[in-house]
Amino acid sequence: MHSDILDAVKQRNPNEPEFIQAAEEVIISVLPALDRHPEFRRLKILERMLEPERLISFRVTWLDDKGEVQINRGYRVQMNSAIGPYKGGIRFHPSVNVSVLKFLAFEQIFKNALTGIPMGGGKGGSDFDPKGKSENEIMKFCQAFMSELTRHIGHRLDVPAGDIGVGGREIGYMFGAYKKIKNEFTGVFTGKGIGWGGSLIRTEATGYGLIYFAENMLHTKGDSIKGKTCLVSGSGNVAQYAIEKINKLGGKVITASDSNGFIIDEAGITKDKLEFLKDLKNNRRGRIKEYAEKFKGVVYQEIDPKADHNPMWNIKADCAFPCATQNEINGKDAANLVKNGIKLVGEGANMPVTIEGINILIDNGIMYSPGKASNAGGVATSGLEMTQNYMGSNWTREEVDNKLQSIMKNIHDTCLAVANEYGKPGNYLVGANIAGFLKVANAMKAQGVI
Ligand code: NDP
Ligand code: 2IT
Repeated sequence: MHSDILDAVKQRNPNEPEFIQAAEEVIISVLPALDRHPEFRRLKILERMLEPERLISFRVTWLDDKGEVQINRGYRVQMNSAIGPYKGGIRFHPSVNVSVLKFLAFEQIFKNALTGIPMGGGKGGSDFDPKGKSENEIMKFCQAFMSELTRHIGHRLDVPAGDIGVGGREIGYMFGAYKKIKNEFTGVFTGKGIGWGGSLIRTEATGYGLIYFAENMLHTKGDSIKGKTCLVSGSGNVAQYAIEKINKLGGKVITASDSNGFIIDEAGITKDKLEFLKDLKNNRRGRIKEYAEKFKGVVYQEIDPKADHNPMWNIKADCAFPCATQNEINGKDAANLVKNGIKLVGEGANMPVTIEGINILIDNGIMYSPGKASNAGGVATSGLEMTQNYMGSNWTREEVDNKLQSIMKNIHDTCLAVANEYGKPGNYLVGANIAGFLKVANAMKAQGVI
């Protein structure tokens, strides 16, 4: 489908393929909403959403354990603050650049709007690679990163959290650095530790929320996760808690992966094996290959990043949950999933399926949920952490989990209702994009041309 708005995005951001991809996916699906609301077109609401309100890029200089000077790039993309303070994770990965962070910050606008909690969209990070760094180097880097980021964030302004390469450890170091510089204790980060402002269930929330969402999707067909064989990619925060919840609901997970390769465990990644995986990845920071060395009957296969498909997506299963990174399922992978009879693909990662892949899934009637809907449980629980910080009190595990379940159900039902309203029943992508867009668009319209 042709769009003058998309043409302009391509022309203005020629070297930003990830951002263009995320923009294209949204633009094409919200065109019918623009037709129904000519005022949004006249006010150039979508065009404004596609331009960051502010994009900060800075030098991060630090000394490694050998005393050598290291230089990284740090960023914060403050994409949209129409409905609340900027909110979104921080990613530390060598692939981080302006295009990747703009795509993530753009998606975050719609995701945060869908949660029903007042949060704008933002994302940040660095091309710093935490792999192979000592504890001391991680802390030094986080402190150097915060020596600049501190001046741009605040608990009513912009509240970062974790993402790839940033978990509880890094948030602790960054929060500590912020507190020391500002001399104040506020909820400026989410994903904080329990006992110093963190919320119960935040660690689990993205993975749990993903599976709650999938359970809602399956319920519309009178089905459930129980007895389902599932493929999960990644072995980090999102993957670990997706696996945990699938097990809890009576499903079986037969794969997990990292950037080097994947394991196939036909017997299932059961509770004990998942504990091993968590320890391997969170404490020992080892490779997934060790899982295959530890347990009998497990196959390990390396991933060739240059291959035209990923053999992990060519394994027979009922449900697939990509939870590693962007563009991990391309057209060929999607075709393999369809060929093997997949019923549902739920995005845990952000933009893990290419546009070609999404079209193949939808055209073949596969239940497909976009990350901005199905992985919103993480940021939603961040929103609950912010609320608890503002109130100065804490909810129990059960209270937070119940709120998370009802938020995921609301997002699910909203996506379906809006998809129906726009003549695309069952299309969660159209539902999520239009519902998120309308909420932010109305706020931008009310606040004038700024
Ligand atoms: P983690 O850093 O905890 O885990 C990332 C996992 O993905 C690791 O297993 C990692 O392998 C793998 N991975 C990372 N980059 C690549 C790559 N280029 N190719 C193959 N594998 C890769 O991150 P999270 O689990 O937090 O994040 C995973 C995804 O979920 C991301 O897309 C993130 O944006 C998204 N997300 C995260 C949320 C959160 O609350 N944390 C919320 C919503 C979405 P290795 O160990 O080799 O690096
Ligand atoms: O992509 C995401 O939604 C996240 N990484 C979580 C963001 C947050 O602020 O909790």
